Amino acid sequence: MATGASVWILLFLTTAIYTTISGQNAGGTLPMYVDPLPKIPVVLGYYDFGGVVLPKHLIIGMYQKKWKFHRDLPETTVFVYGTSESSASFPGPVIETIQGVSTYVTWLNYLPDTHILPWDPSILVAETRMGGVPTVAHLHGGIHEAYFDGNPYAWFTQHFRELGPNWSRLTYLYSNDQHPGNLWYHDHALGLTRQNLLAGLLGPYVIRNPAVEDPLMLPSGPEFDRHLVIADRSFYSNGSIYMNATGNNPDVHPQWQPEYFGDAITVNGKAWPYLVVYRSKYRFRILNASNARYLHLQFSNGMDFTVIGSDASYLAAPIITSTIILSPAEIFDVVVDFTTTVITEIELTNDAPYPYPGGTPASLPISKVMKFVVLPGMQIDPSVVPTSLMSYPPAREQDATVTRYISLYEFMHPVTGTPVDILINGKRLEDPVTETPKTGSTEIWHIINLTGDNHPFHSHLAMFQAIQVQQLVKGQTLLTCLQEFNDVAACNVGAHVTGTVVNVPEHERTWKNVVKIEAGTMTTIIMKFNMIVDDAPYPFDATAHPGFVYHCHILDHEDNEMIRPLHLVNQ
Ligand SMILES: *[C@@H]1O[C@H](CO)[C@@H](O)[C@H](O)[C@H]1NC(C)=O
Ligand SMILES: *[C@@H]1O[C@H](CO)[C@@H](O)[C@H](O)[C@H]1NC(C)=O
Ligand SMILES: *[C@@H]1O[C@H](CO)[C@@H](O)[C@H](O)[C@H]1NC(C)=O
Ligand SMILES: *[C@@H]1O[C@H](CO)[C@@H](O)[C@H](O)[C@H]1NC(C)=O
Ligand SMILES: CC(=O)N[C@H]1CO[C@H](CO)[C@@H](O)[C@@H]1O
Ligand SMILES: [Cu+2]
Repeated sequence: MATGASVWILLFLTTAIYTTISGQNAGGTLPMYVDPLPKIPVVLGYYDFGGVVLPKHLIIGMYQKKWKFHRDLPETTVFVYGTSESSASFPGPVIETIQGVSTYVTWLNYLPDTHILPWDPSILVAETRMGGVPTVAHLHGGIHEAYFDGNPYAWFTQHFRELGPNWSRLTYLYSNDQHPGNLWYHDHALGLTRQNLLAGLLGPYVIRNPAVEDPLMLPSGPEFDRHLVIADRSFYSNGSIYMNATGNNPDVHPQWQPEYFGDAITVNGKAWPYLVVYRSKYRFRILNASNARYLHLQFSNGMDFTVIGSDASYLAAPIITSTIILSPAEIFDVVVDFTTTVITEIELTNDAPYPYPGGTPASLPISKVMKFVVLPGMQIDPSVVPTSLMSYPPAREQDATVTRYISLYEFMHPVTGTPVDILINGKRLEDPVTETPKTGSTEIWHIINLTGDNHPFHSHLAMFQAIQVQQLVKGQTLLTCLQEFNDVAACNVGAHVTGTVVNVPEHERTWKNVVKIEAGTMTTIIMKFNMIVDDAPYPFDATAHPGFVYHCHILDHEDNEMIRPLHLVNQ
């Protein structure tokens, strides 16, 4: 591999595309495809004594350190996770776990007294008396007790010097009872998720079940089963991460902006990397870890993706598609087959406008993600893509006992006409809880987008499936009514949900934890408050304090305050 790869690197360096990082913020000229795609370090969340698998306790720290995002960019100060300062990485290590085997994690904060990025005291934010960076880790897609969920109010600063009002546990227990799939961990501190993730506090987490997954014969092992963590970032020419310190409505929010878009695309912590691949099938677990950027991915040679899973679940059967739209925080698990390609340098491209879908078209730098360079010679490839993968009980409207309307709308500044805050049902995190589902139940949530943007809807604990997307008519009338009365019944929502029905894409029809809510539509989702594999009740008390949250996963929206409490109650 090493010899073959170096020969090829020499060949394609000559064809590297040179591009200027455009925009007001960044400096320098960064050539694309000069750094190899890093392999993210792996940490096992279990002991394996010759096939006997036992629970493990991990200590994972958050460190400030320097990270090299590109050959030609000076080192960048980042906040990153790792089992030690020297091994801490952007993104953090892949935590590998086994279904049914608990992983305990003590998350430790070694961050300095001040943040590396600007923050905004005018939004609801974790505020410290003694300085420090408030953090709290959340396992996205995880089904576990609320104590270990990384509640926004459960933050803590370095060495637990200060604790948020909902802090309660030094060590988190992830029981990994749920089905195998792709999760990720990231920071969730109150009003600081956009800065803490931008700084680097995120990493992949996998739950495996070899007894169920090995027979599928999918591409496996560290070479052929890989994570691609995509994140857009802007940099100053000295390497520092750039985030605008002036809000779009500074008279209300001195710093907050509605969406962060970086002008460089990084994959596994390198800007526009390349990966040398064998003529073989590869499994890529693609995570969009951007704050706000949607990705519309395709290959430059028109090659297909075979989608096998979305978020933390497999699809029932593989779906072949030539493009994937990835919202922030969304995961697609795909197989890509390089065996028959004639073209040997293949770019992974992105043409999603930002904000999505009505914003600025992707310009040259951000329209490229990474490059694959295919080695010559055939490779023996024992992997297959099976015709059926895994089935879970279906999402059925008739199982639902409660129907809720969840409306998303923003409040505009009277002068600038840009958002001041973006709320769910016109309410804030600190307003009394209104979503109190019964544990074990199924509910229908109709999510109405009355904004111009697509919002990735995410709930903690619950898994859900979109079953219908319908366009709204006279949305402006509904919006005006809701802004005044905040009551879907009084605003006669039914009269507005009469537009065209849009199909949910085949490759998103599984139990997910992020669903894209398109602008001007009502998306109907089935929310399950139990274990989706067998409809069994949660194996723990899901009603315990401090409860869960659901929110938009555009981090800038979540922070101000497109987030609401979700408290389960007993049957
Ligand atoms: C990098 O440059 C920016 C803009 O000039 C400056 O604010 C920042 O302090 C610099 N960072 C370092 C580490 O020098
Ligand atoms: C930062 O945002 C403000 C408000 O939108 C804008 O006026 C300013 O130009 C931005 N600064 C830079 C350097 O882009
Ligand atoms: C990544 O996620 C962000 C927000 O979470 C979204 O705006 C962006 O479009 C996503 N990118 C892709 C490629 O899906
Ligand atoms: C969590 O914090 C909020 C905000 O301070 C507080 O109102 C609530 O009582 C806390 N919940 C628990 C269970 O401590
Ligand atoms: C793109 C789009 O359809 N946006 C709509 C979102 O909803 C608001 C309110 O209904 C409309 O004004 C937008 O046109
Ligand atoms: Cu949003």
